[in-house]
Amino acid sequence: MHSSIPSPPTFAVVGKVNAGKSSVLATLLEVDDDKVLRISSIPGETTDCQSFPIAFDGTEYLRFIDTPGFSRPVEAMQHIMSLCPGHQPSVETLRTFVDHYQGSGEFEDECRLLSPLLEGAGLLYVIDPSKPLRDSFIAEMEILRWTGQPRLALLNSKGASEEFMADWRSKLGAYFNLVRTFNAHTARYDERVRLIRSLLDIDEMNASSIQTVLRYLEMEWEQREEEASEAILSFLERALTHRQTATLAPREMKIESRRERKSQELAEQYFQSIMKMESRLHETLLKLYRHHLLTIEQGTEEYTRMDLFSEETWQKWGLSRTQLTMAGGATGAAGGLMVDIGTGGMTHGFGTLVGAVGGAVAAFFKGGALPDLGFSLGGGLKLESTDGQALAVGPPKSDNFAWILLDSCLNYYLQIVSRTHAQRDGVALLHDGRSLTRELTTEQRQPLAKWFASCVKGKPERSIEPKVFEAIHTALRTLNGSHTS
Ligand SMILES: Nc1nc2c(ncn2[C@@H]2O[C@H](COP(=O)(O)OP(=O)(O)OP(=O)(O)O)[C@@H](O)[C@H]2O)c(=O)[nH]1
Ligand SMILES: [Mg+2]
Repeated sequence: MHSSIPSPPTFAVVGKVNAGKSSVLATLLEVDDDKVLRISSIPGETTDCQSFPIAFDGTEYLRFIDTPGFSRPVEAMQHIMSLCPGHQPSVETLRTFVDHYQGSGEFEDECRLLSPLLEGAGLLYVIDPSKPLRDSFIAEMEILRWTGQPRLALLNSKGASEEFMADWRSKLGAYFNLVRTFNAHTARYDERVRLIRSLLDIDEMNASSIQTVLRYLEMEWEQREEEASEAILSFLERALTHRQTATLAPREMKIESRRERKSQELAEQYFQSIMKMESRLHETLLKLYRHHLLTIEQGTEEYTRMDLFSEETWQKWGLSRTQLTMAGGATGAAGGLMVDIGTGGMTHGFGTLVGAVGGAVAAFFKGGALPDLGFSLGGGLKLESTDGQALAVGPPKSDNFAWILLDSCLNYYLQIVSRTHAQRDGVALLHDGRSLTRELTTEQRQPLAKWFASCVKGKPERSIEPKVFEAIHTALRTLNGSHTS
C-alpha cells in the first residue's frame, strides 16, 4: 500500500466541469479574488488541483482542494471497469487507472481530480440539480463511490427549476453518505457553518479537527460582529457631533445674501462631510467581511425624493412617532438644519432653524450634485459687528436624523453579509429601501435614543455607550441570524 492519509483532514471539491465547484469554495472560504480562486462561465477553467488550508494561529486544521471537473466520465468509468472484469472496481483499480493515464494526455482531468481522493481526501460532490440527471453523472457518482472515501453531495442550484430535483435526490442517496444544499450565490455565514458541520457526519474520524475549525470560525465571526458594531458606533458619534463651521467677516455678516450663500455652502459641506464619514465606514465593513470587488453607492433614486420634513420619510426610514416616543427620543423637532451664528456651533444659543433643506438632505443621500437650497435665515438671528463670527451648521434638528443614519448602516451591513464571494460581478450596492431600525426592540432603541440626543448636543454620554454598543451588536447579530429574541 502506498496510500497515506493526508494530515490535516482534507476534502476535495469534485464534480462535472462548470458545476460551480470553485464557486462553492469561494463562498465557503470567502475568497473573492479571481487570481486566488478562479470562477468562470467557460467550462474547464480549473485545470489543476489547488489547496486551500484552513489555519488558525499557524496550525492547519482542515484543507479543501479545488479540482478540475470530470470531462469524460463515461469513458473513464468504462476504462476503469475494464481493468477488473467481473468485479466491482476498488480503490486499487482506480490507482491503476491513474498510474496508467497520468501524464499520458488522456483522462488528464480525471487523473488530477482522483489523485487527492486516492491519498485519503474526503469529497464534496457539487451538482447543479436544475439540470437533468444524465448518464454522465451516474458515471461520475460510480467512480466516486469506488474511492470508498467519505462523500457529501452538494446541491448548488444555478437555476430556479425544481423539475429534476426528485430524480437527483432519489439517486444521490445510494452514492453519498449525506446530501446537502449549498447555494454558492446565496449562502451566508450560518449556511457556511452548517456545511462544515456536515463534515462531522461523514467523517467522524476527524471530528476533533472539524470541531476546532467550527469553534474558531464562530469566534472569528463574533469578533467581526464586534468590530463592525464598534465601527458603526464611532461613525454615528462622529456624524452626530459633527459641526461644519466657517468664519464670516463682519461686513459679510451684514449682507443677507452673503450670509445666505455662506450658510448654503456650509450645509453642502456638512452633508459632504457626513458622506465621507459614511464612506469610510463602508470601507471598514467591506474589508472586515473580505469584499474587495464590492463598492457602495451612497444614495438611491428613492432618496432623491426623500424629504426630511415629511411624515412619509419618518415612516419609511426612521421610526414612527409612537416608536420615537417609546424610545424616549421624541422632542417634537420638526426637522431642519441648524445654523448657529457667533457661538462656534457648540451651543445652540443663537441658533436659527434653516428651513427647506429637504433638497440638501436628499442630495446627501444621493451623493450627487446638490440642488439649490432654499435657505431662510429670518427670525431670532442676532448679528454682532465684531471681528468676524463663527457660523456653524449641523446636525439637522430632527428626531429621526440619527435613526436614518443608523438605518443606512444596518441596510448596508445586511447587504454586505448577504453577498457571497462567488459573485464576482463587482457591483455597487445601493440602499435597497428596506428599513431595519423598525425591527429593533424598544429595549434596543431606548439607550440609542438617549445617546443620540447627547451626541446631537455635542456631548456624547459615555455612561450609556456600553448599552449602545450592545444594542448595535444585537442588531447585527440578529441580521446575521446568530441572535434571536
Ligand atoms: N446563478 C448561479 N451561478 C453559479 C452558481 N455557482 C456557480 N455559478 C456559475 O457557474 C459558472 C461556473 O462556475 P465555477 O465555480 O467556475 O465552476 P467550476 O465547477 O469550478 O468550473 P471548472 O473549474 O471549469 O470545472 C460560473 O459562471 C459561475 O458564476 C450559483 O450558485 N448560482
Ligand atoms: Mg473551477
